[in-house]
Amino acid sequence: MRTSPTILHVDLDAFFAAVEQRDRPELRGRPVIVGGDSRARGVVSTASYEARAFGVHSAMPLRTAAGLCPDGVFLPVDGAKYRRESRRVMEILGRYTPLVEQVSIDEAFLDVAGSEKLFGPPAEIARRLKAEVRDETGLTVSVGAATTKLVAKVASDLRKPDGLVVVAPGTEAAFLAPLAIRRLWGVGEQTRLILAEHGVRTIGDLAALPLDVLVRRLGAHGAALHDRARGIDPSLVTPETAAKSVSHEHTFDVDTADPEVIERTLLALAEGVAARLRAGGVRASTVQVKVRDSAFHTSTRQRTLPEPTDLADPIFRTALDLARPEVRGRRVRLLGVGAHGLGEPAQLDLFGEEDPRRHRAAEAQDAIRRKYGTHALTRARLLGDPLADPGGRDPLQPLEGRRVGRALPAGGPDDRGRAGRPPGAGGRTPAPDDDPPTP
Ligand code: TTP
Ligand code: MG
Ligand code: MG
Repeated sequence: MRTSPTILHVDLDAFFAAVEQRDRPELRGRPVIVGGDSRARGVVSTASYEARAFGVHSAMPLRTAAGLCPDGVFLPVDGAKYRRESRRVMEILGRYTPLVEQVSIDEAFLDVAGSEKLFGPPAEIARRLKAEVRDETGLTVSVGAATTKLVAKVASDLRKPDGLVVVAPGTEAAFLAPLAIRRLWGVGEQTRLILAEHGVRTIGDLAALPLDVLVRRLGAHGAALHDRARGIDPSLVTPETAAKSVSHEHTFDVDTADPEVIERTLLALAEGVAARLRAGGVRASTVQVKVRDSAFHTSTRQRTLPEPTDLADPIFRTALDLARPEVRGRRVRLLGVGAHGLGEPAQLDLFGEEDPRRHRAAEAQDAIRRKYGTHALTRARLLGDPLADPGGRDPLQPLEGRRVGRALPAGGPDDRGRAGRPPGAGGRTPAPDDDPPTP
């Protein structure tokens, strides 16, 4: 048990709306609703605190929001901008400890147990990082500090916006007791209804329920709730040591429009990505392709898979599908395949659709590659052509900086277009998030 509230939960206030209000001062103090046009069929992503006063909240249909708040300013979602701001904030958090676990676009847990000598006690660290985020990004965060992730998360939400709540060690259960049960992590609507049958409204009511009653009604989940109601949570802050995404790219020595070459390259890239996912013990839920043409115009497209995977086939098929309209009629300079939305393979997957034999085969291939080098084993259709190294890792610099493979005979050795127009001139819009891949 910790003797100091060294786990911080940091969450941005009204994140998407706050970014818009920062960038357009005329919107400050006004009800801002991010999600799209008020007549559109979508839902609210978030609402500024001014709009929340009208009852508008995340996930509400935009038309309902428009009815509640007719003078609201409705704005589209600018995902690339919010991701950029998110990275800036996460970078600030990383100054205080390497133990930063980002849990969504606008929140993270920090374990500052080792940072006290350098930066002072947790409450002081929280004040400093709040000030730094405000000064450097113009955004506010709310922070909770406690001995467990569970209590820190509840605490950060309690005094929003711009809040700071420190829960002293030993006071967790008393802190939670008066709070509504919905504030407890892992209590969904179903559970809430069952608990209501036992007269549970507050977390304190839950803590007072005998363990056997909880287990009888909710099984293992009930036992966990018994602990959580007291603020007990053994989970640790686990920073993402593994990459958040894996991507492989290949630059052709000679730009190509040959569909066969493009297809084989995508397959090689997909194999490399899948091998790295398996090596990392993770699966990806989203596949992205990147296409850069001879005029240096880059486009990216991505798609979420029906279920997360670490196998080359679904990654390749999705990448090919995404790439087809992008490569049509263009001479391609670079292709990239990326896997995003990485997560641990769920235990459940063992009993799911996927054939475990395919997995064992893929793992055996990985082992052979490790033993004999990455070229020892490639699919028959890849043989004979020097393509992207399917087992290769991303270097620190983007892969396009290194020439992988050799010139493919795709229309002769012309280098037309490369030096021609500067990047971004005319034609296609550059991809918003065209960062170099990070290892
Ligand atoms: P939250 O942190 O849940 O909400 P928030 O930051 O807007 O407001 P709060 O001050 O209460 O923290 O979510 C972060 C962002 O994620 C939010 O700004 C928009 C997006 N989001 C959605 O797009 N849909 C949703 O249903 C939710 C809950 C959030
Ligand atoms: Mg938030
Ligand atoms: Mg959040």
